[in-house]
Amino acid sequence: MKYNVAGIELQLIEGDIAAQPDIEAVVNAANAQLKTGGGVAGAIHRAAGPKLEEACRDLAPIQVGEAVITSAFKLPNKYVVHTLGPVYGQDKPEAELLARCYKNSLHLVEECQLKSVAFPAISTGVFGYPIKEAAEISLKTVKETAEELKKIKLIRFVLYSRSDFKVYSAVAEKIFD
Ligand code: AR6
Repeated sequence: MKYNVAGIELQLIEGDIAAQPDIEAVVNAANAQLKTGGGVAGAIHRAAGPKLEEACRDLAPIQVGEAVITSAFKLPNKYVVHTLGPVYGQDKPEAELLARCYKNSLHLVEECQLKSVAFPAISTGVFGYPIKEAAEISLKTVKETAEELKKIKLIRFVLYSRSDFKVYSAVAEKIFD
């Protein structure tokens, strides 16, 4: 699915965040220590190789909502943006913290003068955020932030399952149509 949001192409696809070769920066749903883990962090660190964890060492720990950037090493991208999502039911206010992940990541990508970025559904795996609520927050945040972005031309959401893709698509229709 594709939308035009203030001159930025917004795409929703079903796929693997570690296999997006046409994107300059991919976003990692990181842990505070920026170490490898399960889900997105596991896939990104596996594909990037051990140098990614080395590069992360000096940047850790990060706070909930914060975003930092490293090289992407063996991934087919230039950069990885690492952001720490809120644990649902624990880190409060969770909606604001989740929005901050997207906003800070987008601003960081913009500062680095990059044209394209791909996001996973941050916090919706191990951290337990319900997918529909997370979709609403992430897509609304893109809508609110898009006006401030001059360099970014493509924002892609990479959803890992058909059902998550369908939830995102339904929410996007409401927000952008
Ligand atoms: N590509 C795209 N999406 C994926 C992929 C992938 N390869 N793998 C999983 N997802 P999660 P969190 C989806 O758990 O909730 C880690 O272990 C997944 O289905 O990766 O922010 C870290 O080390 C879900 O919808 O991130 C942290 O400790 C979404 O991506 C913690 O988990 C996010 O799932 C972070 O938890």
